[in-house]
Amino acid sequence: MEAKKVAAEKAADFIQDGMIVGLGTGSTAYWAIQRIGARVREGLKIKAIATSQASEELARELGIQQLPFAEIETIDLTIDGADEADPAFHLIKGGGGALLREKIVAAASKKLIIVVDESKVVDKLGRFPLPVEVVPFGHEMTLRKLEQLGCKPVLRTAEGKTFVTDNGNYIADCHFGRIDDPEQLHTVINLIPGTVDNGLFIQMADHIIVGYHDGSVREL
Ligand code: ABF
Repeated sequence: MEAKKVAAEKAADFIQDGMIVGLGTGSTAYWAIQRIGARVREGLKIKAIATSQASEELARELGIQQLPFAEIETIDLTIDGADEADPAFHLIKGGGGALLREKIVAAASKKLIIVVDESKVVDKLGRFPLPVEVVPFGHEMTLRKLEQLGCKPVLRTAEGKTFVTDNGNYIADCHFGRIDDPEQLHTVINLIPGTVDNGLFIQMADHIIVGYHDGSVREL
């Protein structure tokens, strides 16, 4: 926890008065939202938009004012976690099931800061199964088409039932093993009818802050 917390708090301290802030999802982003809540209680004036119902609820509990997308021109800074990050700043995200809203918010952000512990930094993406959000209709066929890309797609379940995202879709966790060309794979997956988006974030991160178990922190 310490490694995630130190990275998340470092990122949260970049936030300035007047910003519109994107709030990520997951256990690392959790610490960023906690820090932001504390700074808001100390007088920081910001507005926020969350990348999941879980983060929206946490921010509400902490007294962080939130806006709907309809009232937002652009987001100044988004802080979010990741499941894997490589030296080219490509990411795998979606382990928490929030990849679609995370990518929409990230794409609307002037700056995206990713916060991870050292275990997330890899030479090559793919050891972590790539989450792909798929619509329920015909998902059986969609998963067969994903398999033809050279992975083993597994429909995500939670508490014995098919996991449903905040957007009413399913997640296929695609076990590729290693991904040699993440940019190409990102495009090919999204061309399959029935896929909504996937957890490859290609050159979207502006900063990747890595926390270590000794409490130190550095940028990738
Ligand atoms: C979220 O952060 C997800 O995209 C990703 O799965 C998660 C990383 O998990 P954690 O921060 O809990 O290790 O943005």
